[in-house]
Amino acid sequence: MSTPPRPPKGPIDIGEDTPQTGIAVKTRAKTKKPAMYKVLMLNDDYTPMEFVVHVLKRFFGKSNQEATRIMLHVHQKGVGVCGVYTYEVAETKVNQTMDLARQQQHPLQCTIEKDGDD
Ligand code: TYC
Repeated sequence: MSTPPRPPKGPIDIGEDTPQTGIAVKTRAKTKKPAMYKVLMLNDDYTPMEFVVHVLKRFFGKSNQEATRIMLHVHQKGVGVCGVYTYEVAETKVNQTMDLARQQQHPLQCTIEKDGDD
């Protein structure tokens, strides 16, 4: 009486001739960085410089020096980045800025733009 064939020792052939069954699993890092969005501030001829600096300090957490730098950049170039945030945070900061500007009858405008490098 002969013994049944043993399973092969060593590496199992998973080449094209050995169809695999089961669930296809693609390995991926468990955590994924959220998409990030830039809050852009636009220049206009009427909003006072001090108001823009105030907004950058109050809603965007900037120092007086950084707020002044961003305000002057927007004043000279027409547009500038106030910060980069997740969508909901960016939206909140835009709303806070535009609400206060509206209350004080300044035409200051902010927009959200998807950040390129993420
Ligand atoms: N250009 C405005 C002025 O001369 C100042 C200003 C700066 C307005 C930045 C808006 O986003 C702005 N009073």
